[in-house]
Amino acid sequence: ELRALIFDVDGTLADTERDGHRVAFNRAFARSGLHWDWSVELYGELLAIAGGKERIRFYIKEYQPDFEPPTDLDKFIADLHAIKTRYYQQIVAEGAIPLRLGVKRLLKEAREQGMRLAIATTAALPNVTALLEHTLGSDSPSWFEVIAAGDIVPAKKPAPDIYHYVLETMGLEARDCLVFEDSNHGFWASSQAGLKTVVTVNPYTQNQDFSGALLVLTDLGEPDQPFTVLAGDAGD
Ligand code: XBP
Ligand code: MG
Repeated sequence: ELRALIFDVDGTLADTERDGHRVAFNRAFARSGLHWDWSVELYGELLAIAGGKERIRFYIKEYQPDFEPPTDLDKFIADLHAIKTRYYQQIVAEGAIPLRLGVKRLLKEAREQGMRLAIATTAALPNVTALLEHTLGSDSPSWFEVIAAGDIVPAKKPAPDIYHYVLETMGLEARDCLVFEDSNHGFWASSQAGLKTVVTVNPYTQNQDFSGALLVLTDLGEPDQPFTVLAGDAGD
């Protein structure tokens, strides 16, 4: 019996990456005097690494190998990421990141039916609550029984740990839940935890492999703007 819906945030609830996180990273770099610029295309490659701090670390190693941080690398990355988080929240507060099609409707209908809700994301908690508050209202974080975010589990997606954490905290079995994800690393995380997953693709993820997903959709649709099924068979 379906009891709970578990949502990824970035790319799933809203297209936060290209015009949100990416821009915030670039502003933080500029603010810190770093001549680093993450283009839309480069960012698509960097998205292979989940987690903002992890993404910066990967970028330095692979693209700026001669860079020597002014303090130790961990502190440097943490400070830079904290600046990025503030810029991201500013962008969200400006209303620049709308929810994806159908998200608001699905949440409303799920709540009306007494479905339990949770979030499982790699992003930092303040970024998640900022997005929810600005798109769904100030009480919306409380709609979610669990908001599992950021460093709450050490191994980020594609590891399944964040989903195990949500199931354990809610006292639910994987078969009682349905997950919504947008990316292959998110999908690997949920499927390794044994969870049925609906994927709503976006421009960064539309060519990724989602074999084994319950459904792959363009989006969640609206009555007057139906989604297209790209793959999968939900049976009955
Ligand atoms: C989200 C991410 C995050 C965001 C940045 O992945 O990969 O790293 O890009 O967020 P998912 P932070 O949708 O699979 O959770 O900078 O707050 O980490
Ligand atoms: Mg995502």
